[in-house]
Amino acid sequence: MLENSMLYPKTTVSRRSVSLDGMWKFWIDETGTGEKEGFADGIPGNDTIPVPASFQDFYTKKEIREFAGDVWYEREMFVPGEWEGKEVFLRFGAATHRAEVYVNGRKITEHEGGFLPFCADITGAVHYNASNKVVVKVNNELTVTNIPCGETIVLPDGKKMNKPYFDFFNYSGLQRSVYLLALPKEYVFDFDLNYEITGKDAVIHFHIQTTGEHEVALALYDEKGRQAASAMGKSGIMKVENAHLWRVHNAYLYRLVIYILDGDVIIDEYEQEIGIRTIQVKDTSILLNGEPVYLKGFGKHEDSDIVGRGFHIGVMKRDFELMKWIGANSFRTAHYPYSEEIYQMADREGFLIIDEVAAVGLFESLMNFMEASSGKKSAFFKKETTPILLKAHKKAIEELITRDKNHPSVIAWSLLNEPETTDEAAVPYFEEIFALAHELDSQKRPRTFALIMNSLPNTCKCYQFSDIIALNRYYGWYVKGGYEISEAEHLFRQEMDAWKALDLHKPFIFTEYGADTLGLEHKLPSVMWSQEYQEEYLNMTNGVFDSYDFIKGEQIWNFADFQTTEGILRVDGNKKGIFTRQRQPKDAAYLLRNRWRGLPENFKG
Ligand code: EVA
Repeated sequence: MLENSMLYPKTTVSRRSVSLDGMWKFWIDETGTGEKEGFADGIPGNDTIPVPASFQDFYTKKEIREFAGDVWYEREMFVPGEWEGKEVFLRFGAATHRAEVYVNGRKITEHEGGFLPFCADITGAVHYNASNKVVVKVNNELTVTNIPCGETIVLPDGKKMNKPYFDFFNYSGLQRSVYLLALPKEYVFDFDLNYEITGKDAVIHFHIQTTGEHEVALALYDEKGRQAASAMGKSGIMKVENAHLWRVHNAYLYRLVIYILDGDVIIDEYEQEIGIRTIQVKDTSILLNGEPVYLKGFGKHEDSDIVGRGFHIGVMKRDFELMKWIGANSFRTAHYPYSEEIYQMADREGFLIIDEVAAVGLFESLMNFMEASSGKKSAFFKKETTPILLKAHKKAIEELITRDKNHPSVIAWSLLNEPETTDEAAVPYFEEIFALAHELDSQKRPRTFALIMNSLPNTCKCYQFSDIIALNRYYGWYVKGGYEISEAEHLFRQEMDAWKALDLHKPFIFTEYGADTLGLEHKLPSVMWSQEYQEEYLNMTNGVFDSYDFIKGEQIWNFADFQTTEGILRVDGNKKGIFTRQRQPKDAAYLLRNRWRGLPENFKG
């Protein structure tokens, strides 16, 4: 069990949540001596920076953008006197990749992992009816003992530099919202829901965890605010007659209210929007509410101009509008858990999410997708440090599932992206993480991982763990691109025939395929990087997808162009976007719109 509750901040009868977003004091610790110099009591300088945001793209200095090490944030917060006797927490949506939190000079907590929330219990450290100083040290160094994997090197001039084993810029800092919370002593800590649909009705199985022994009551309200069901107790069932199901693009949300009661007195009240739906894999089908669904959509990133990986409410809105416009019904949170607000929006808009933990770069190479295409193998899981990585990975899975399990939009867990799977050493590692996800999720959602190019039917030792086989394939880009595209198609079909021959009775989806395309480049005849080639490439891949009945989804790489480490393979970032980084369509967007709007939701059902 996790140390602190992961529930999203709410203000209710019994709870208070105050946003600490805004400008914070900021200091880059170039010498790494902040601790010794007493920064916990206050940081030097008078620079300020927005929270939430990545720190990298505000400044004009390359040394700041590329900085690897500690950065420090500070702000004052007022804690109201009437909160005395309550439990007081600081809640960080994320701190990338690790953080230490100090309040009034005292170290309260630390957290490892840059894409999931954590709380600091500051009850005993705050002054009431007074101002309090919060200082946070955030470190962004990459290692092979935490996810995402990479290394931190030291250049001849003594500066540290991050070397990611993954293809997105190592944005970091306080990239998500920070809240100050006051909770009653006895509060709702966590809850699990599971659904059963029986004809027109539904049964909700619930299990509520609180920090005390008082009685628990639940009430469920429909969209008109009418009570649809109620129950007493920490565990049990609630019957919903004539249930409105949560469906793709037609998301019906109920409001669940959980109370802790002392007679008539409400000790705590927590509420959340929920959706009644089931998700299941059967033979080669993905079933939502018992009906087949074909996934159309994207691998995405949290990435935009100026704020980098920082959560931006406007960018989120634009992205959902574009996804609706193009006829998508799903996306994968490549390559890390996204901001919680994005899942809330997907719940509301009826999008299906494959929720990915930040286990990317478990393949020792700076350009793994390239090297895997050329057949490179590495025994990543044979490292001496693998047990430490496994521990961090398992903790991240626990945090992910605890955070996201009650979103109707979340239909599957992606436990790794493109790990090394050709060596036997991967097998026990996979066994543990797949078992853990199964154990933690009361809905037993399907689990998957994205297979890299060299994880093939005859080389991959781990695909059997997946409930949905998810392929990242670049035939026609990294393999036989341009005029050789007919050869690419041949190899692609050869691979799919080999999978077919295995007769796995599992659904296959593509979690990546795509071609880098410069948004302004037109070429007749086509060449690679032109808009014409992106369309040619899509016509080829779509033809392959439509030739196999067991292929049950296509999520193109990527929704939008995004920032990466600089290098000879990337032109100011990865250009495989169907939209530009500024969220305008490339030509291929119209091709996909045509296709996706024409495919029924139950295509190949
Ligand atoms: C690419 N290929 O080469 C993508 C990467 C992605 O951006 C991959 O999973 O295989 C990776 O992160 O464009």
